[in-house]
Amino acid sequence: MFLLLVILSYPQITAREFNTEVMLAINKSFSIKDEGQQIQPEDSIRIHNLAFLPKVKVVKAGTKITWINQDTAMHTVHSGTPKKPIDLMASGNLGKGDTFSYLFKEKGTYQYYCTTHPTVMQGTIIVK
Ligand SMILES: [Cu+2]
Repeated sequence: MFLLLVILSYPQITAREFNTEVMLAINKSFSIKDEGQQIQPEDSIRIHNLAFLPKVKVVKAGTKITWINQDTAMHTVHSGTPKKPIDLMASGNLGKGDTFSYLFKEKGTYQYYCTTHPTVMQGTIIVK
């Protein structure tokens, strides 16, 4: 469709100019796609056998992480530590197959735990 518009709009265009226009358009579309991926790449953490896998995860700022509960037991994802909860992430109860996502916009170390199994289920997200 784009090619047709170029041809119809610029009948006097030379072959070389035409190729340049097309290459610019192609490059532009690729760079937009790449920017989108950098702004919000996605990553996942499995909740399995009373553990967050991986327990420690390092990501770039702007990454959206999704937790997936693969246990039959209910779990939660809550920010902070059992002794010092933080009101940042609070998934509520996640049943088997349920997911919870959070977009990490700023650099830092984010500890979290499961409120149902606080002593055994703890994890850390390191955002660089
Ligand atoms: Cu749990």
